[in-house]
Amino acid sequence: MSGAPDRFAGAAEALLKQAELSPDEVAERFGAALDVERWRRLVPFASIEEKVVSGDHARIALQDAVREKSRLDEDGYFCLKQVFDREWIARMHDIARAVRADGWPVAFAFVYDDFWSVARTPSISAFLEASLGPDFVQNTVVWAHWVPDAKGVAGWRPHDDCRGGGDTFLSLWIPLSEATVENGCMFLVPDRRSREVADAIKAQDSMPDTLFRKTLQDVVALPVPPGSLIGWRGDVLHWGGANSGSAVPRVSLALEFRSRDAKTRRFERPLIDPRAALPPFRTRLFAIVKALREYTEFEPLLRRHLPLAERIFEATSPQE
Ligand SMILES: O=C(O)CCC(=O)C(=O)O
Repeated sequence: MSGAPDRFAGAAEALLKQAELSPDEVAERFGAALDVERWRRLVPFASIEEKVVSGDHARIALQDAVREKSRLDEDGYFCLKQVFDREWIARMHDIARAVRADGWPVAFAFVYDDFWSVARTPSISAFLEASLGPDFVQNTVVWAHWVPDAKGVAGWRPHDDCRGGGDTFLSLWIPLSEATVENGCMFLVPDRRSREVADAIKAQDSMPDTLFRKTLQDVVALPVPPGSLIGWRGDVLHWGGANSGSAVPRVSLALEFRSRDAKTRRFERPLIDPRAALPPFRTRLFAIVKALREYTEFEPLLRRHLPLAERIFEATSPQE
């Protein structure tokens, strides 16, 4: 039986390869992806490149901001419940659903203005400034998650987003649906313990039993209603849970921000000034496919779209 796991892995690999878009489908989707008018027709109520979706779409009470900033300083994460307007979140959920129903990975929702407007809301911008300092920037690492309502399906496996990023890095995670323990909400290991785990693994390629048990007990679950805002520093070990029988798909957005003078990795660039105009359509496409190329590691089914992502990546890569 010792060859069985290898055989299954080989069979899974072959099935994924078979599921890849055909050359004709790639050509058709490539044209469609670059066609702004087609995206506008797909979701007629959502704009592209026209304007920041502005207004008072989010609110954070002062005492909540203070409490969660101190949690961020102490434990490397924060959790603010029901920050965004219900209507805005429902609208972004509708956009994500339309994009998915049209056969795109749901992250293509980032072609629309709404998804780049999140950091432009005054209260979110103030919280980011308190966490990263003045003139913070957004990097172009964005993603949208749709964890289907099927038992056993899970969000991303445990990882950190920017090892050594310290106070110059912050991930934001926004649920567009209910995120519960049953449908795969986020889980994390607070900052100090995350670093201990990373150091132990780096030093000996495994985790001592006592540290393993302590870590399990320290795990924090973050079930949150739609429109909440949670986030973590780059060293925090985090993951999406597994669906244990919920009939509600878990839908969410992930974005990343840096301090003004932070040393960024190539993958994070180009950087975006949240005080300037929204990024152009081609930059949005570039951000989406650059992530897609990397994230097959977390979502093997994305491999279906890899040849398409490569073509769009080539066509939209900024000249350096
Ligand atoms: O939503 C998930 O399952 C994972 C999100 C995450 O880990 C991330 O965005 O870094």
